[in-house]
Amino acid sequence: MTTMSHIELDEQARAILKGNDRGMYTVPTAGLYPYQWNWDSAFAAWGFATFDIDRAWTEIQTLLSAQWPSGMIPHILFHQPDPGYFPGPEVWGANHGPIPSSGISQPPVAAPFVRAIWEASPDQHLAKLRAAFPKLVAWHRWFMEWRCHEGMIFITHPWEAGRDNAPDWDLAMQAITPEGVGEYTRRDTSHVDPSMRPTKEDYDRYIWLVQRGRRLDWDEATMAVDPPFRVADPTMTFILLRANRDLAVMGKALGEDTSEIDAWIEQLENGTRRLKNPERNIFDAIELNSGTRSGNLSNASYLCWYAGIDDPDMLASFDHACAIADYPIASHDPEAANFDACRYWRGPTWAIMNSLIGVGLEGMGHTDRAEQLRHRTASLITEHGFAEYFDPFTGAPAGGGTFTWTAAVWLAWASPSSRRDD
Ligand code: 9WN
Repeated sequence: MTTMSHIELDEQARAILKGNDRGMYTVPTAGLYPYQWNWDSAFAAWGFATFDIDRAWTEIQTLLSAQWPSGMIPHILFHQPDPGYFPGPEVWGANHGPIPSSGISQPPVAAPFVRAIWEASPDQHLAKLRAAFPKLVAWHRWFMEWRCHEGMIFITHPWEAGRDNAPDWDLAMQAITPEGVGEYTRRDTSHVDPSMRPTKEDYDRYIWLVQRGRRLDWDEATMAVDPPFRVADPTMTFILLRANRDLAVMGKALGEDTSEIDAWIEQLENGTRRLKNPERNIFDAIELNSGTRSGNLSNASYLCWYAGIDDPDMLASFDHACAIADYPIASHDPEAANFDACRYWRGPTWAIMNSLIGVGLEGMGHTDRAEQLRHRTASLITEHGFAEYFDPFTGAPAGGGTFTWTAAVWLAWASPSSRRDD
């Protein structure tokens, strides 16, 4: 087998972004995910920014244009009906925004990428930043109002964290009896091997939660009464903390008063301390209805550095994760009994998570570790392509192929061309 050069891979990655481009937004991959997803789009913008800065801004602008009056920016935007995906707009029945959408959000990585894109040519794009800023503030305010418990950001649906079937939610999922969910036809398993996807038990609960939201017309105050699913999540808490730090920097550059954002930062810093599991010395999820910790080490546990939180225990854990798998960071601890190397968020390695972990490590001065993760991710993509996710031991590609965010992460972070000094 001949290995492709990084120049050829750059070309392939750009072709993937262009192939998944639908004009004003990008789909994660054709077939499996035919709509615009929130955090996928922010990664896409990061990738586009390496060769077409205007297209990068368009991606962000389309995402922000879907904002609900509440400030929420939905996790899926259903621009064009497509029967290839379930559950579609008719199942969600969430009609509060200008674009048909889902009724929940996703990790707010948009602000950090907006900052990165803006900083590439700050004077040229100040007007675009000025237009994006209040929308990002309103979205973050929505998180602080409706998804914050003692400084920790919680999710109300596994899809909100973007780590759909992570073991972190198992306890909350088991507490749900998906009564009356009815018959439905999944589409994902017609595109991808079912052993790489969530189970039917998971899907019954995903759909049951969507049906509840729809019944309550996606009204946050009503949905917050006796919530069936409420899990404090390291992904959301660390990413929102990072996003607020970047938002404050952008606000200051625009001459805005950032005191509200500064107060959010302090609240979330306190929340991250609560997410630290004192017995296992890791950051883990907490099921808030019972106050039970998951005890799970996930790839989200390593997002602490991205949030500007240094943690020696997590550094030691990172070194161990790199010692036991050729292609870290696994989405679930490979030494846990329920680790599943190819099943989605229960074991596989995700290039996007690696990029956030790597950017975090680098930002905190842990340069050698950042480089190690970048090199290992680059090898993974070089040897196994632009898949949705990968087996952390063999590197075998899994899920969808020609994936937008894997291509974007390659261009903006993993490829040697992304560094002048390589
Ligand atoms: C549900 C698009 C999305 C990602 C998520 C990933 C997966 C959707 C699904 O695909 O979730 O939102 O149908 O499986 O888990 O992180 O944004 O790539």
